Amino acid sequence: MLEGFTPWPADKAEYYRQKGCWEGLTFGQMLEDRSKQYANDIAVIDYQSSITYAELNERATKFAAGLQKLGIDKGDRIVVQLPNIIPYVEAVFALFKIGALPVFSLPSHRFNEINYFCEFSEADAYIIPDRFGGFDYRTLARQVKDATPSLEHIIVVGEAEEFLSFNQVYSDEPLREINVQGSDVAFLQLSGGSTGRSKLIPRTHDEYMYTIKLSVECCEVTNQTIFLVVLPVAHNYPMSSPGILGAIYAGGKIVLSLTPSPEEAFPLIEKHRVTMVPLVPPLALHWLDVKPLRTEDLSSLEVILVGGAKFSAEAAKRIEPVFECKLQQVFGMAEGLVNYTRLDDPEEIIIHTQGRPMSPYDEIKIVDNEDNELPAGVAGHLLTRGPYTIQGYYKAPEHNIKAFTKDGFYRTGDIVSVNEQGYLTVEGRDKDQINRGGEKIAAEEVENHLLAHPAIHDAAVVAMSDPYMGEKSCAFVIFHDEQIAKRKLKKFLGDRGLATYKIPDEFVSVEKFPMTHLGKVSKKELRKIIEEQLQPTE
Ligand code: AMP
Ligand code: DBH
Repeated sequence: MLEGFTPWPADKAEYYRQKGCWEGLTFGQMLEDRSKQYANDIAVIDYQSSITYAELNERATKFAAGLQKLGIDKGDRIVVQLPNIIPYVEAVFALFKIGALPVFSLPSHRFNEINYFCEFSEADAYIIPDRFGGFDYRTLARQVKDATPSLEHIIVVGEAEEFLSFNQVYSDEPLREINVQGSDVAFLQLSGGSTGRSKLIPRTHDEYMYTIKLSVECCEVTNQTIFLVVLPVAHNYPMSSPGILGAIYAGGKIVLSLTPSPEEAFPLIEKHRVTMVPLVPPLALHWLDVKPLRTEDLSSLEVILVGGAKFSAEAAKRIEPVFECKLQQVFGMAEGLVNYTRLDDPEEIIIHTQGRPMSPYDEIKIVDNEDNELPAGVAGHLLTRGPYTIQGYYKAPEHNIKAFTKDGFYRTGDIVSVNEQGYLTVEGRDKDQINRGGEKIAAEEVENHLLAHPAIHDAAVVAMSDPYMGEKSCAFVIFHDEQIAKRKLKKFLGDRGLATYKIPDEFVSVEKFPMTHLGKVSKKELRKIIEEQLQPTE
């Protein structure tokens, strides 16, 4: 078993198996099956080419055989940082086939994040594009390689320079049979986190396959579905809710867009007759605004999913009339629990709630600060346990004590109310995090970087409201004496290799922080201060 993985209690595991939630199927086997059933159907289309199910399976098998030749084996970790391109799908299924674990990172991650993922997961390999979005990932790989010498292989899609080219990895040698089981960990996914460093989330084939199966049902995905991905494909949401894995599970077609801009995405919708697309709220708002100005025919769209951050009811109301398709809200987390509004729910539910859990075996508790359960309708902390919610983060025993109750409920950090029909409405958050339009930022991580600046005495990062992003981040800073300009602070953080989305949007210099009566920095007060400053002055 993977070291650092918290196993399921035996009785729970037995129960979920007996109830048919866990079926022992792996993602490698799933692709194998679908490649027979839908052999000549297109599985994935990207900006360059397209690939059928049979070809995808064949290429994934060859890539897997090549990885084995490099010495990559069951249980090894491989950091995957690729944009929305076909090689991403090949690489991930190749890893599933040999039981090696992709560690999913995002194209926006930089040295600070990637080096940590490689080091912490003791990765053997790192897969990158040559360039993407104006950034050269080979330069980043060199820095990471210097810092983490145990990283043996760097595999590059495109011009590999001194590294190994993706195309060179494919091997015609037969795949060595590996006994990958449903109960094995399939990959490590990232958590937005609320502490100094992102936590890694181990998910098994069994429980993740179950989320895919349920998502396919809730979103009514079929082999007629044409699923567009405009969000970073490695994120848990476009991967699994219902995501590319759901599309493949059902035998549908995936269209990968390199960016979420309407200039790229709308023509793809028209050309490929896309039926379903997952968005985060700021993108949904942007698409709503832009749609009337554009001429593409988007009439193939059946469902737009919106999740990752709270979607306002006002914006939610506009989806159906503007796009002439259904809205499906999704409230999920890489740790497990996923809630959807159902396609045939009344409008009231679809617009005002974030849906209800997928599985009848999901357990939900709404509690007060002392973990006492609250009556229906009263907002409180959301705790959850179930057949696809993890039992612990990877190699984080101390954090796990705080993040889970003794009886295995995950503390989501979300403040939620549940209505009589079991639908959840997200009312707020009780975690030290900024949700910047679906991208999660752990305040503490950014604060630690700011504290490394010699001119800074103390720093506190909080959310500030933004009409478009929902939230942006604001750093309150106490300087020793000399004040440093915002531009220089941003550059300082960028130079430290922090992903751009984590760099605060605003900086406010203060002489001291407001304190709670317990002597802690009052982030509530800080949020109030920035909100007041944001108010337009008459
Ligand atoms: P993570 O744990 O990093 O995967 O992020 C999951 C978190 O994203 C949840 O715990 C929520 O805080 C937030 N989230 C996801 N979907 C929604 C939604 N539809 N509305 C509000 N918050 C959401
Ligand atoms: O924000 C998320 O992490 C998320 C949102 C919607 C998610 O993981 C998911 C659906 O599966």
